[in-house]
Parts: sequence; structure tokens; C-alpha cells
Amino acid sequence: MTHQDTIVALATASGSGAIAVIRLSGNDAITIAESCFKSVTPNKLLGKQQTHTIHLGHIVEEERVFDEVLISVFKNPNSYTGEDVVEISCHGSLYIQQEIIQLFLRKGCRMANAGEFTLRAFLNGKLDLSQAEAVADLIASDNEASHQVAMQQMRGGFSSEIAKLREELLNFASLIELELDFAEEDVEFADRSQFKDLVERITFVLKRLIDSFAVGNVIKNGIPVAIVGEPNVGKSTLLNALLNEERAIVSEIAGTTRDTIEDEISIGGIGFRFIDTAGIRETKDVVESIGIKKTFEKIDQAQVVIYLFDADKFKAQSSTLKVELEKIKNKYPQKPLIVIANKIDKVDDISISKLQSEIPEIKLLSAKTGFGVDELTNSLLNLINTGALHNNETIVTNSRHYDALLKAFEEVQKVKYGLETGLSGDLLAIDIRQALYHFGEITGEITNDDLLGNIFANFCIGK
Ligand SMILES: Nc1nc2c(ncn2[C@@H]2O[C@H](COP(=O)(O)OP(=O)(O)OP(=O)(O)O)[C@@H](O)[C@H]2O)c(=O)[nH]1
Ligand SMILES: [Mg+2]
Repeated sequence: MTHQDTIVALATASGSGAIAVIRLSGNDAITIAESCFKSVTPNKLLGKQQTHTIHLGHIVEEERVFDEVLISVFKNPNSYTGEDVVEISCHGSLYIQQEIIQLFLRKGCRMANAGEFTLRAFLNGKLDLSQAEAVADLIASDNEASHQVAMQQMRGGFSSEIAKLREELLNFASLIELELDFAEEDVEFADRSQFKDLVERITFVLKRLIDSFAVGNVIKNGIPVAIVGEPNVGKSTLLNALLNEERAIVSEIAGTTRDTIEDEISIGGIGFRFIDTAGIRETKDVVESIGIKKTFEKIDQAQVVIYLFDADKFKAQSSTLKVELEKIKNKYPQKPLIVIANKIDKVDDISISKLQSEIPEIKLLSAKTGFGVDELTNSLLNLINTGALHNNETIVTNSRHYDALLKAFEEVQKVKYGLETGLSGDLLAIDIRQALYHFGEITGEITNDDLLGNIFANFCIGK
């Protein structure tokens, strides 16, 4: 597919900065840039310059000079999009950026759509679909783990693995379909035992990738951690201590937090999303009770629950506390629960040892002084299975890929069953074709406009 029109967009973040980069891509990118460029070297024409070269000069329109700029020239196919690309580094004032973009629009460029540069890169075979998607993830990555996963996927990640298996499966599909043409002769071109081996291998790889999604999802979206407990135990103070900023309002009045407050930070390279909730108690206050209902919804969504109580009130409330903890454990048996005695600065050593003997898993903390916060973040990190990450294994983070992998897995299981039960070649071929289809969806061998539209709409303009 070729694109006739030349697109333009700001590639750097909008707003003013030291430098801004404006990008052009398409058949006329170099001609259009040349028509607005006056090099400091007399009579230098951009069209005559080699690919991957940089040129100093001015952006001009007749007598008007817009800015002094550096222009980089990339000639097709050796560019990000695979087309002719020109990048103009101008001074980063909002006014200059807009004036230059307007100028290029007058000269015949069209404003690029979201993700259109990357879409063109995909359509021109510079990237496969999963790599193109990784570009968006890379731009969005804000911690070590999500960065590492996006980087790995952009460099080929599992799409090369999938492409290879698809190739082998395609071979078998062709052989089996060939057999159908020779049905009378009753021959077998496709070695069934080799085929079984392949199906086993594919099953293994798919299963590993599917399982990795749980980790991948967590890495991409941050691990939701709900902080719950009765009013006034110090939940908001703990949130602030974890985030290292005064994010939530703290007061001695019970019922201060009426809604949930969320914020994300990176701990040891993993994104955690902490959710401060309204304290749980019986109440007639309508607003507060809505907040409490929300607290339970947040526990549902959280992957980890931190239950906080006031160490100073332990003596008076130890029995209700234990009942409360049992309730949570019964309701969410799978969810890691971290139990914390807060305000430990207010109690003496005897009370502490009593606490520890009655609730052995207890962690001691003072949200106010910061005591125990590091230990808490360490135990959070320990909960998360990041083994896969550190072993450099491929991790699936994209729900579209996950979906396609699940479907491919289902089809491959049908093929496997078909092989075991001696299913006829024509029926086997149908299942194989289905599996191939889902493999192709991941890498982009099989696409449709809706799918592409969806994926690239999530990009920023200029990428
Ligand atoms: N001494 C001491 N006081 C604390 C500690 N943590 C919180 N507090 C105090 O406890 C009071 C309640 O703290 P908050 O963080 O607002 O409690 P909360 O659990 O968010 O309360 P609600 O939003 O009402 O449910 C405030 O006066 C805090 O300063 C601590 O570790 N030690
Ligand atoms: Mg609060």
C-alpha cells in the first residue's frame, strides 16, 4: 500500500521547550521542506542531499523568516515510516511550532492522524503489528518494568517466535491440504508424528505466553493495592508516606476520607497504584456510606490489600479486630493481605509484644514517623512474582495479543485432539487454518481496517 499524501505533525510534546521537532513523511516531504528552506550554504537543495544528513538554515516564506532550524533528511526506504521523512528541529516556542506547521499545511501537507507515522511504518513493513503497538507502550512506560517489557516487544519479542511457529504450522497445513488433492491415492505427505511434536511445542509456547499475561498486565497497569481499615487509623497518612507527598487530607476527625484517592509510584521498578479508601464502619451518613460501599469495590479490584488498625486501640478492640480480619480473609481467600498496626510510636514495648503474640503476621508501622514504611514496600515487592521479568522471558502485556493467543490455543487444542483421534484431513485442515488466523492477528499478517483504526487511534499524534 502506498500513501500519496504527505503528513505533518509535531513529534515532541506540545508546549514550549528548548527545541521542538516537526516531522513530515510522504512522497513530497523533501520537496515541500525544500520549498520553505533556505540553507546557510548558498544554493544547497535538500532534494540533492544524501539520506541521514542534517542541514542548518532558515524556514522562510517569501520575505518572511520563521526560525533558524536544523533539518534532518531521511530517504525512503531508510526511515521510520519507510517513506521520505524530514525532521525539523526548531526553537520550541508554541508560536513558532504552530506557524511552521501552518506553513507546511499551506504548502500541501496534511495534518497527521494519531499514530499515522507508525501506521505507515507498519504498512510499509518496517514493523510488525505487535512491534508497532510496543511503540505506544514504550512512550507510555513510566517505570523500569514496563519500559523493559515494551522495549523487548519492540525489538521483536514474542512476535518472531509466533511468526516462526506460524510458518511451521503453515507448512503442515499445506501438506495436509495437498493430501486432500490426492484423496483417491490415500497418501500421507504430512508426517503425523512430526506434526504431533509441533503441536506439542506450540501448546507449550502458547501456554507460557498466556500465563505471562497476569504478570504483564500488572506491569503495564500498576499493581492496585487497597489501603483499608476503620476510620482514623491513619490510612491517608500512610498513603502520603508511601507517595512521599501530601496527597490525601489527614485529620483527627473520623470519616475524613469520603471517596477513594489513588496514585501511582514505582517501587523497585514496578508500578504500584495505592488506593486510599473511606474507613469502614457502621454509619448513617449517606456520603460516608457511599464511600464505604466503594471501599469494598476497591478491595474487589485490588491485587493486594493492606489492612490498617490503630495499635493504640488494640487493647480495647482486639476481639473485633480479629473478627474483622477473619471476614476479609474468608471473603478474599486468594488476595494477599498485609496486616499493619499503625501509630506504633504511641504504644510501649509491652503492648507491642502483646500485639505480636496475638496476631503473629502483624507488621509494625508509624505512618507519622515513617517507621516500617520501607519494610512494607519490601514485602509488597516480594509478593509480586517478577521472576519472569528478571529472567528476560517474554511477557505479554497487550490484551489484544492475549485474546488472540487464547483463541489460537483453543484451536491448537482442537488440532491436537483431531490428531489423537485420527480426524480426517479435511476437518483437521479447517482447525489448523483457524489457529493460523489467530497467530496472524498478533503479528498483523491478518488485519482489517477496524482493527488498525483501533490500535493506532490510541497513539499520540506525531508518532
Ligand atoms: N501518632 C500517630 N498518629 C498518626 C499516625 N498515623 C496517622 N496519625 C494521625 O491519625 C489521625 C487520622 O489519620 P488519617 O490518615 O486521616 O486517618 P484515616 O484512616 O485516613 O481516616 P479516615 O479518612 O477518616 O478514615 C490524624 O490525626 C493523623 O495525624 C501515626 O503513625 N502515629
Ligand atoms: Mg483518610
